[in-house]
Amino acid sequence: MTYRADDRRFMLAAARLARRGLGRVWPNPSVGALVVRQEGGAKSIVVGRGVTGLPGTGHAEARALAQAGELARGATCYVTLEPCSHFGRTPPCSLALVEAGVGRVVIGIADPNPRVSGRGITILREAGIEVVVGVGRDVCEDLHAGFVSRISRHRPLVSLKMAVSADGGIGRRGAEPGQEQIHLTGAMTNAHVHAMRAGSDAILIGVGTALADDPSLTCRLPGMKGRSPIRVVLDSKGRLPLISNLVKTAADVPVWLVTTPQSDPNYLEQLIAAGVLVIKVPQDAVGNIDPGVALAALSARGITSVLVEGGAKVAASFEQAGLLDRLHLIRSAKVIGEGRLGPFDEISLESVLNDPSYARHGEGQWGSDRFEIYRRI
Ligand code: AOF
Ligand code: ZN
Repeated sequence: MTYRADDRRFMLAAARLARRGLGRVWPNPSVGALVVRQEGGAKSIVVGRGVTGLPGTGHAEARALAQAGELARGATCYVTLEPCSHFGRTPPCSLALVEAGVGRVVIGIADPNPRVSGRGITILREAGIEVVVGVGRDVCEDLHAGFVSRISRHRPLVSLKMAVSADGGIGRRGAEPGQEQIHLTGAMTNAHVHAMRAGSDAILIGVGTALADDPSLTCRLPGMKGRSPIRVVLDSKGRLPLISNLVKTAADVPVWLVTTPQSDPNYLEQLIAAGVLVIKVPQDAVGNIDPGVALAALSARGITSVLVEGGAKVAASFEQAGLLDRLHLIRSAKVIGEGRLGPFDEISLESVLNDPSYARHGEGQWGSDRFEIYRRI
């Protein structure tokens, strides 16, 4: 098994390509593949590129091989996830690579899917193809974190996005329903938030946020319309108004309401008629929705990544259950003052950030807003 100087560079290029598909191809992983020919001397040329299509429309390797055609013979295929070995919605990619006559396959990470898990690598090796595994592993683990989480933990990867004021608030107590909350972040942050939404399979809020802010939670970035994720509302008692922006747009962008048997079945029927998908889960001892139960229900429907967008009660329940994998904290220079609400309800932001189970993973500046990214370790 030999590494070549260019291996990491090509794997990172495949991963970059694949990133564009995040949020669109669930329950599948967004895989990236490149077919590269080594010409005379040290010159390498990319002859095929592929990303996983919408479910059923083709895997990354098959697309890259189709583009490469005869040029795939003797070439190297870089692929972020182990090529599949099963006849699923499409024929196995490992066989397609054998048939195309590639000489070498460089893989980012093995596929944890029990239908594959090493069998793709075995098929390639048994056909005499040189296989290298683990090139760009860090980047590919990050790229496929949602898919791996769903397969191995039966829950999606959970990221929390939260904007706090300079005095540590996320909003004002007692804001009337529909009354404009103070807008904390600038245009550059908003663009990043929309991109974050587009790269997630689902966005999740509590019904309190829906009642207070009436958000639509769609991705409205220019060029990214149609990239809105599933909008999930945790609503134990079925209070999401029929006239809310979420319900009004449910026919265009799906709304999934996670609720419990406490909801009025007649009202749920009206929400269903308005295009909402109602998911009933058992309530916990105090009548709330257990966040772990909600995540399991989303995972069962194919969701691999969730962006939690509010509010404080939902953030606190996910934090307390140890279910936040990533925190995206945006610190605005604006001040809210009296009556401000903390980001984690009763739990202080400092105690969350000082929790040794999180490590700071990145930081920077978007316009006048600072951002910090933390990851559960
Ligand atoms: C690959 N290349 O681009 C992807 C793979 O339902 P199917 O038939 O599309 O199979 C989905 C499974 O295939 C998925 O769970 C994962 O194990 C693998 N995804 N494999 O070789 C790809 N998307
Ligand atoms: Zn495949």
